[in-house]
Amino acid sequence: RALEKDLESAFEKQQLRMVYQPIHSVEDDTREVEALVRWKHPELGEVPPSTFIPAAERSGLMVRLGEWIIQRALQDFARWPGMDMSINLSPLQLQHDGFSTFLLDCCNRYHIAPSRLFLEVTESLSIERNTRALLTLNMLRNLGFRIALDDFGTGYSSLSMVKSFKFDRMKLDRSLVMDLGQDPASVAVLEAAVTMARHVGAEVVAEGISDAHLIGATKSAGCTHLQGYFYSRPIEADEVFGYFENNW
Ligand code: G
Ligand code: G
Ligand code: MN
Ligand code: NA
Repeated sequence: RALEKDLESAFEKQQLRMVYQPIHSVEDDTREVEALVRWKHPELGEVPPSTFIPAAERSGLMVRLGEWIIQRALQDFARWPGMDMSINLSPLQLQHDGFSTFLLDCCNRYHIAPSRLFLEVTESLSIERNTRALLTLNMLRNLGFRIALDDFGTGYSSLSMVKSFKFDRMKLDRSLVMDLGQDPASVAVLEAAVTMARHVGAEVVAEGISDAHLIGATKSAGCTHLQGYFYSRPIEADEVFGYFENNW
């Protein structure tokens, strides 16, 4: 309760900010980042999004927070020509009437082509059974936005999600990636997930590349993109342009 109240005033008190984590393409030198929201609470310090996003969803703040995130991320993104960007969406945003209009308005305001944006959705609130969200996603895809299934491999609906929507990209949850060195079974699971994704024409991002030893196995399994602390932690907006100039 208290957290939800504090979150409400976090906007005007400028406690929220966006950070950006690079996504490495295996096949070419495309420059891409994933936008991630951060909240620095005056007493609690950094509150993780895994705590405050659900709080925002419970308290009716998610649409407003989601709009703040899109506005801020696209404003930053407009300063980085030639890049792509991924943005995480809550299912509640997709169910909201004004969502598509808001997103398109922001793209127009900052002269951003929809094809430069990936919209990441999770299966956590089961988009599958949510006709409204699926219709919106489909319309956005027809407008040129690319759609990514985030946290792939964690929910029980994983397999059927592959059938219920034409995703452009699957993001393999880091739990599928991080124990690749130790466990032969996890190699088998990873390879099966990649095979399935590639069969439906989707790119595959391996998340949680925290160490160089994970690169070989994910590449040889057919992952098209790698993301994780080994390449970079999420970085501040001001650091993004320089990061690519120096590291790509
Ligand atoms: O940033 P971090 O890796 O701690 O993110 C933890 C979780 O919070 C992830 O599941 C991520 O998808 C979610 N998250 C982070 N930033 C955003 C955001 O801007 N919007 C939404 N909806 N979720 C986010
Ligand atoms: O669910 P989603 O993929 O949106 O979550 C992204 C979250 O994963 C971010 O909070 C980010 O900080 C975290 N993350 C990114 N790379 C790594 C990594 O290599 N190791 C770990 N433990 N977390 C990571
Ligand atoms: Mn994500
Ligand atoms: Na994820």
